[in-house]
Amino acid sequence: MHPFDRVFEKSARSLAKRSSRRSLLASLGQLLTGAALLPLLPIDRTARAQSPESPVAKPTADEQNCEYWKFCAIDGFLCACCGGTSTSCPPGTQSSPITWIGTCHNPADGRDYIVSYNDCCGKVSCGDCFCNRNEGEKPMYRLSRNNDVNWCMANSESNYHCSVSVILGVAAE
Ligand code: ABN
Repeated sequence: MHPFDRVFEKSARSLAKRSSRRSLLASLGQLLTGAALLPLLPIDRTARAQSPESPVAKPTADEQNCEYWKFCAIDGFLCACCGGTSTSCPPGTQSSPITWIGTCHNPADGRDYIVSYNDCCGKVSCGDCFCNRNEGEKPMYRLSRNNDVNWCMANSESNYHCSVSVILGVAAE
């Protein structure tokens, strides 16, 4: 017999002498029960609780400041002061599909960005953080170039609540 086989046989026999079939089955049972209970152990699942269906993120100070660069053409209440953020409508409101579009200069990278100002609709006016920057706007006699418009008019609920500012891309030079 090969020496390796002899060592293996010896250790197998010694193990068999030390353990009964009953104890082997008992340890196997313990192992299987432990594995089955593992998913029930307390695990922190808070990360999953912050999914998109959950309350919106906490807005930053910039998002609540009319002077922030991307609000250069806004006319309305900042949604970040109304329970939303600068890019998400507050709970219970719906974004307008038609919007006012502006071009704003970002001093941080020196580039110009196309920004969409969607109104959030379905609740009465928010009343906080009213901003009236209107860069690029033309007087009322040029209706299509004037942003003093309730973009909720095409929504089933046409009450205006606040406006978000979504960056669509870099403006072509
Ligand atoms: N787009 C903001 C807004 C809403 C209602 C009236 C004027 C302006």
